[in-house]
Amino acid sequence: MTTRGRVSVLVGFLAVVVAGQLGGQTIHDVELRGDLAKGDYGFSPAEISARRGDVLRFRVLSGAPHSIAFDSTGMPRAAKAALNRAMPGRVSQLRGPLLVKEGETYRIVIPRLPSGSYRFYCLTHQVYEAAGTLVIP
Ligand SMILES: [Cu+2]
Repeated sequence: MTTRGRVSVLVGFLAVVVAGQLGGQTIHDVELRGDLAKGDYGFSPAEISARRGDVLRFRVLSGAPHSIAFDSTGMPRAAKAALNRAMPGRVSQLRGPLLVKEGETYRIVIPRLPSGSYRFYCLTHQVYEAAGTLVIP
């Protein structure tokens, strides 16, 4: 094979790799908002449909501190284990770290999970029913 041939094979290979990463992974931005005066705390959007390998990118808009926790009620054991592994800096089972600053982000790469709905909530604002749902189709 000529040098030019090898280069074009390499370029083709890299193009496939890059396209695979960009095409296969969707980033879902979810804002955490809070307004003490209005008693309004929540996630926007509150429902996210996503697939394995996608990224949930939570971002503190206002009303910190917030933290993301998944509701383990009825969750299969394997799903719990997978989610625990996928949550960086956990403080306990299915509970992420405290996000204290505006603009702070928390990323979860969605692991292999059975199809279904996974409820998550803000640990610090449960009383305001700040919650959302991750739907795995
Ligand atoms: Cu909160």
